[in-house]
Amino acid sequence: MTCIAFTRSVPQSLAQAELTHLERTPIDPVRARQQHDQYRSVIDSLGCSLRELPATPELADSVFVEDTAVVLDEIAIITRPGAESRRPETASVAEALGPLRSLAFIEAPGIMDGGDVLCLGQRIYIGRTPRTNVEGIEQFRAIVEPLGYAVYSLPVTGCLHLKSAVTPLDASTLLLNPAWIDRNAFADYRCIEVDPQEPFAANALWIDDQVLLPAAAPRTRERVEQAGLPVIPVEADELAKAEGGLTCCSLLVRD
Ligand code: CIR
Repeated sequence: MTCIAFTRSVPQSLAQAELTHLERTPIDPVRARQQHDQYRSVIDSLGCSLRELPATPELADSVFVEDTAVVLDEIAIITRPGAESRRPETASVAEALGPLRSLAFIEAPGIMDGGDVLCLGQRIYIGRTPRTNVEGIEQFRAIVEPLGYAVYSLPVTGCLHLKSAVTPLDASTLLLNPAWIDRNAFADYRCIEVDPQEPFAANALWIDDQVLLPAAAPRTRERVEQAGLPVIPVEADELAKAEGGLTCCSLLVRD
């Protein structure tokens, strides 16, 4: 597999990040940067080539690049983030992806965050959340169905994004938190549930037969390893205070 991983540095303004389900707690910017560096090194060690998007120190959530685009083999869809404060993040992402993919855009009144879009081969599941509306989903459907993708829209409750609740661990296995998503929607997959004490662990990042999991989720790690899948724990608790998980800190372009 060749893979490019776009990331963006932790902005000085991270402490002002949008919060939906979390109380604001102080964020140590030095520690957040160290964790982001470690995250980037792990991705690098798995053979992805890292590319840095231009720093945007004034955009508090700009480190969470996943939300700005959905990259498929044939096309990249630039989103229109549900939080207005995040909309200026997309221009530089469109510029970076332009040479790699043809581009399509979600337009008003549609809104969509990439964190709500779960791509499982030719099936694409999209969460309906305060960040992603039906108009956004229908625009997305019209772009990708002619390319052979099937789009399924489903409700998400209790967390920010669909991928806060469910992510793939390999081509046929999902890690999910059944408190936030209906497990029956994924009956065709082997499903591993997070440990109930680690609700945020469902946001795992699968790269090339390895699974990155938050280091703060040792019980869930045990479940995943018992299922035969190798885990790389990654410290990400400082970034998690801004309601970001592991998938959201990179935008992967696979070839
Ligand atoms: C936000 O509320 O938009 C950011 N504070 C967190 C975004 C996390 N993104 C993701 O999980 N895909």
